[in-house]
Amino acid sequence: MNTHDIPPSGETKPTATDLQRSFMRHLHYTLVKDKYSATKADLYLALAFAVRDMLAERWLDTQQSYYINDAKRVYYISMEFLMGRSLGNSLINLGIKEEWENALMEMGIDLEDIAETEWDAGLGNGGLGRLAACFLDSMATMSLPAYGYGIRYEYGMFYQKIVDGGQYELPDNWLRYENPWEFGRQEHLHKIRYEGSIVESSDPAGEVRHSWVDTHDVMALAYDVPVPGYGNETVNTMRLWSAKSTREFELESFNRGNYVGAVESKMKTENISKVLYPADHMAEGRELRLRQEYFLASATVQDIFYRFSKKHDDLNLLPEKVAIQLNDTHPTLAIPELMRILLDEKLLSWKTAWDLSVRTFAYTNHTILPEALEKWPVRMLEGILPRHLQIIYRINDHFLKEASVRFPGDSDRLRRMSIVGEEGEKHIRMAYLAIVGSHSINGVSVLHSEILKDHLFSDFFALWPERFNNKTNGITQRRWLKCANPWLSDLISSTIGDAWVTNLDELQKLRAMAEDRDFQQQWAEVKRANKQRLADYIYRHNGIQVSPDSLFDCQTKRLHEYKRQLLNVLHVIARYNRIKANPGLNVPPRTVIFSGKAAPSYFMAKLIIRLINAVGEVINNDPAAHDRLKVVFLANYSVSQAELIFPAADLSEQISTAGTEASGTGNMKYALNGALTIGTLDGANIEIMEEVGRNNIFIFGMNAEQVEGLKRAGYRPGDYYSHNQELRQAMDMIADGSFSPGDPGLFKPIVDNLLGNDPYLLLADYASYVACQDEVDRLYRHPHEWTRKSILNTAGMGKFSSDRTIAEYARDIWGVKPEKVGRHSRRDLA
Ligand code: NBG
Repeated sequence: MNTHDIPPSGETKPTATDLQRSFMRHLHYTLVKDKYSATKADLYLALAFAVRDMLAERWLDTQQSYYINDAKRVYYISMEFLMGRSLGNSLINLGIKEEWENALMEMGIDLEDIAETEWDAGLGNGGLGRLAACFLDSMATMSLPAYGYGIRYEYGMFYQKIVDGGQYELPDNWLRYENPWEFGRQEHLHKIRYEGSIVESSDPAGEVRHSWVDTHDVMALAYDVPVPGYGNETVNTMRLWSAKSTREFELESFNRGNYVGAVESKMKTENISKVLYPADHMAEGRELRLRQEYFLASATVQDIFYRFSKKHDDLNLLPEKVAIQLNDTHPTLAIPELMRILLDEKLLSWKTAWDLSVRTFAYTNHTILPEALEKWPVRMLEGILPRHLQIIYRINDHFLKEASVRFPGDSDRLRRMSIVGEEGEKHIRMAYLAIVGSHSINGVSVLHSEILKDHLFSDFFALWPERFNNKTNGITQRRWLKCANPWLSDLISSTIGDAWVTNLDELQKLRAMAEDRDFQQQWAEVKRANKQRLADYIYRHNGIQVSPDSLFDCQTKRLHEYKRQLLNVLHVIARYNRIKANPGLNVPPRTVIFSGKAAPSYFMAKLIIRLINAVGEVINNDPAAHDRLKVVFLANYSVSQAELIFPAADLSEQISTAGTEASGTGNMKYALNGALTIGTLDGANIEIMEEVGRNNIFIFGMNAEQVEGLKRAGYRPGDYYSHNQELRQAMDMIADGSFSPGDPGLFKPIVDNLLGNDPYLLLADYASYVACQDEVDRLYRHPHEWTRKSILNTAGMGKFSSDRTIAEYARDIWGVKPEKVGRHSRRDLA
């Protein structure tokens, strides 16, 4: 096989002929297709394989450099990685997109057209999973020796269809066609044990030792995905685990009579990596989820040990060579798993093992919503992970002793802080286990980190103030500006150069251009073109015609009551009523766009999706609203769809109840693409306001303190309903079936919930929100002013690069440094 169609990295760029030859070779020899039989998907695959070849040398070189230089590695463990498509991002990070575009064009192939056939890798629910993906891009771009560890779910986030206005879930069979971005590594195989029992014995020194016996085992098989950095030689690895039955290896020796039984039990164990749990902000109490979490934790810790042990015998070096970041509590079982290995297999003392472990682990919290905080019943752990339960109990004993020295006699506080919760069914509080077992605990925005210290984890903050820190989230500008918005990227680069791609602070230079009429016009033209592109998509998918000259008002994110899509809907209805009541009303035309999935079991969120579609049905078909208001719900929100929406947005809705959204990252993606934010003083909105300037953002509603104050004083939603005629009319219409004539009571639960307790204080913020929307209208009438602010938003986004976030993690928590990738010979196998 000719391995050098394409010159290796670092040398001159390949010619069009090199690229074409590589492409054709893959089409013919890897896929065995020709111009008569190749489908669009084949063309995509041939391209993907050719691009992959270009990553191979750098990937091998990177891994070898880390090994040879014995670099300290960081391991980002996450149950979710929401990667989206890989092709476009790889082309951009390799700096070879244009070359491929041209080479393919000469063969009559449109790159953008075939790139569309790539199926999203949707192994995540929302913000938490996408953050992990942005972090991988930043770590590779910053040449950090980093690994992402996750699960290779056979089915990712469900595919959402809207049928009769409601959400239907279809399985996301993303591996149905070949996935060119993964490499099965049959040799990286770890045994994961479950159940069984514990045998105690004394070692010669009189220490009690434990063996875990009669376990039921599953194998974890590695699949590696390359993560290329931008403009450098680094290609890091994301390693995803897939469950394989151990039975497969024993099948032959199986009693023939029970052949089917053997296959059945094989299928059962392989279920572990079958499906991503689609619940966002909702802890799943299910046994299969616990098995998944341990599967990830154990396979990863074993793998880390294996890599560490290739270079070192001295376990004391562990924290100097390894940093492990826990992405929320989902992988927290890695803590007792590491302890188990250090105690039971490496025979360290408790004290030594615990000290090494704490210095290795760090934990990021991503939400304060109580229903999202993981608690595992002791009874369940006892059955599935008996040894880990023992270790957790011992961790708790030691911890409570330490805490009682700091808080003598304060038994209330100690009970509150215990890792073992006693109210209701006895359970393990995973966040507390993560805190006790980590040297660093961080929130994801300034406000959120303050709330962790002052409220959710205040007892732990009193005990260990030095462990708490903030790392405000960020997003990668490679995907969210350069890749998703090529027209704006080109305009920016032709104006201030392209250093912003790796140093987002460079965008500041746009400030000087904000008043420039020519520049404003070009800026507005790009926005309009992106709006046209989205309008076409909307027409194709929803059959609704929307005008690119209307204000695109977007709220795209998971459907959740705390995010308050319903507040947005109330405003839409009020706006509609104003137009109806005053046919001559002169308001700037708006297109209100929603997109987002609801957890399949989340009744209220699904009902809100129905309501959005029902309201759209009425408004979009009413000639009275025709030229002034449209409502669109786009099905199946995903990374790829988001890449179309952010560049086209004028207004970004970030309207969660203050104190509930830990950070938000969609808010950053919108502003980076020049949308103005309408938002509350919540999460990272506050920091966005600080960066873009108070005059360039629409802030409304109560702040977190006021929210707390109102709740304490006794919140009465009914008062707001009675005193606000517009609000009352909108709510009455929802309740009386105006949007569900065939089923008048359909939406009643929504209104009952608002009037009954309105847990997210929609009604309290309503008037302020609508007044703020009126201001939005006023500004939109002044296109130059609007565009000026749009430019200033993009210009102010430097802080929100995930490169900045990762630099802070690397410096403050991990102690890892950039590692230069050397070229290594591969001439022989000796
Ligand atoms: C989410 C928060 C967001 C935050 C992302 C990433 C979970 C549990 N949390 O506000 O709701 O931006 O995490 O940190 O998904």
